[in-house]
Amino acid sequence: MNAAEFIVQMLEEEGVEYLFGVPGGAIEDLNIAVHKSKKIKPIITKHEAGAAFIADGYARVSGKLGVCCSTAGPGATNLITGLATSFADYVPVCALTGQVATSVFGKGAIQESGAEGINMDMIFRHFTKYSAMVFNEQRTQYMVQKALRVAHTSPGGPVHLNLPADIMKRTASREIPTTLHWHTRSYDPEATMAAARILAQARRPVIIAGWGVALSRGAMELKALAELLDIPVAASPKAKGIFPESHPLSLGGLGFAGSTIAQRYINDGEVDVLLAVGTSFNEMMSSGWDEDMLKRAHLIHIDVDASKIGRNYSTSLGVIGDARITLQALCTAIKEELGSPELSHRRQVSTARQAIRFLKGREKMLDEPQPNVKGLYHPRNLVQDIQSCFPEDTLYFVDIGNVMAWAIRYLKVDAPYSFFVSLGFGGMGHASAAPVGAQLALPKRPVVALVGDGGFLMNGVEVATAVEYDLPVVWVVFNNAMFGLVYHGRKLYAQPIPEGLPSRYKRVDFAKMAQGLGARGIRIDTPGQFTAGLVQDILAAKRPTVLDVRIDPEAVPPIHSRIKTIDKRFAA
Ligand SMILES: Cc1ncc(C[n+]2csc(CCOP(=O)(O)OP(=O)(O)O)c2C)c(N)n1
Ligand SMILES: [Mg+2]
Repeated sequence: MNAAEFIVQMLEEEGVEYLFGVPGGAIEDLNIAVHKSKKIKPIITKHEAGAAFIADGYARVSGKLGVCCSTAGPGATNLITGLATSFADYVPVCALTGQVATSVFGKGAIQESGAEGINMDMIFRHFTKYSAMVFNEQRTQYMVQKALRVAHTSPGGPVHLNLPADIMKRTASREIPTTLHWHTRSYDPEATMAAARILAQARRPVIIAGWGVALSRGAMELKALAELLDIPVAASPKAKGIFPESHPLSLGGLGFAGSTIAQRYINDGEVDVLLAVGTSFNEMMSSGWDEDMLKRAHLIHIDVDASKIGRNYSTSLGVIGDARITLQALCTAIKEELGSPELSHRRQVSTARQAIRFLKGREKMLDEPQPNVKGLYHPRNLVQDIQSCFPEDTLYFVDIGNVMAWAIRYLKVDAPYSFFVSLGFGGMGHASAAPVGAQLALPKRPVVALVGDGGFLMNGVEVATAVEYDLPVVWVVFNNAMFGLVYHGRKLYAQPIPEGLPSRYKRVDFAKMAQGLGARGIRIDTPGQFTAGLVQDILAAKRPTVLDVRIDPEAVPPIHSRIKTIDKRFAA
């Protein structure tokens, strides 16, 4: 067995099903080894950025390792944005990049990207948890096992191995007869007990749930805790749906394009304990580090990443640990606390549900459909129509732009692990490609991408990958012929940026583009054309489909908290 075949064997043992990538000379040994594999299917993408995004999409929905590969040099640099996205959102992805033979290092081989060239190993260290060159075939087992273990250890993330062509051809074998168990989850029992004592006595507690709860698959445990003490739950934008949004204890989203309910309830001064779980209090989650959030007696922060605790708000209790296991232990500990006679009053029905009902009643008025000006779809109506036409078990991927603001604000997500937005790194194009990996991970669920025209132009060529492998992803392109977020941002700043800076461009016909790529392309010029019947037809056809929807470019998106942050923090 050569080193490349040995790597493939170890990936098979890990349960890897797909290798996403673009071929090239320097990675041929790996491609040949995968070709011989009965367990791993190569998925050839149209661009390496797409490969990395697709691996991320696969890992994001399945929780399993996504694996992508590229040739040396430009193939590897094309992976960077995708891997950085996985890094910022803690998604376990392994990138395998080719390399010229070590024997010609420094001699001017095309695409050389080793220690004496554009050093990929070093470049990748900045956005991976582990990056190394397999410089000796005898190191293969050690390095692959280390990479897989590190990718999965909480908080997860991408890893990278650079594979020189000569080393990959040499015989390699298992040096240590180990079986790895890296899916360990840990928590802090003492801190959890302390949190249980505070929560059991809280008068008006609130939970803020973040992406970490989704990463640890802790939705059930979150619901159990909320219902145990009748605690309202707000979700960060990335964690949308982690707690059912139609649950009577749901406050909806907090932060960017969040609901006014969450903000009002949390900042009304009455809340005495804020339990933050798996959320990092980043800009998008905290509306630019809203200072009102500081006004409470206790902030308990559960996070697997100790560096996030106390980073932005003073925290009375930090609990380092996996979100799911900690929530589970917290429930058990609280039940014990409630057994004591002095806390029996806590069992009475809290007033939280009533308060939320009242706030929801007020917000409902703000949620009425908007007029479709000049016969063009109002993007908010489009989001709501998508929601009502696609089945409840649909997986939604949302791209960066106004489109995400509309979706975060107006989609109602009740199923956990069903809404994905790459807000950690915030790169456009993720939702154009990642859904392809999601569809491979969960073939039975409808996968719908909500993307802007700008984001679709970045990685929408991966529609052809979906065509190649018969993956019925549906892309809805919010076509406003502009970088809408940039356009509206410029108008909303306290000191508006003068008109004339280019943010508009000539309209692209995405239905035709889709047809050219081999998919079904449908153009929607007016709202009446988007119907439940059309969606039924699309789902029944089981073909990759692009809906090119002309939307009202002037509809002002709910991006005001972001604009305020830019005004406040980015000013000179
Ligand atoms: C890769 C990348 N480039 C640039 C940006 C900056 N940016 C954020 S949103 C946006 C415009 C998005 O336009 P579009 O995809 O058409 O969505 P819309 O805002 O119009 O809904 C830009 C340029 C970014 N986030 N990512
Ligand atoms: Mg646009």
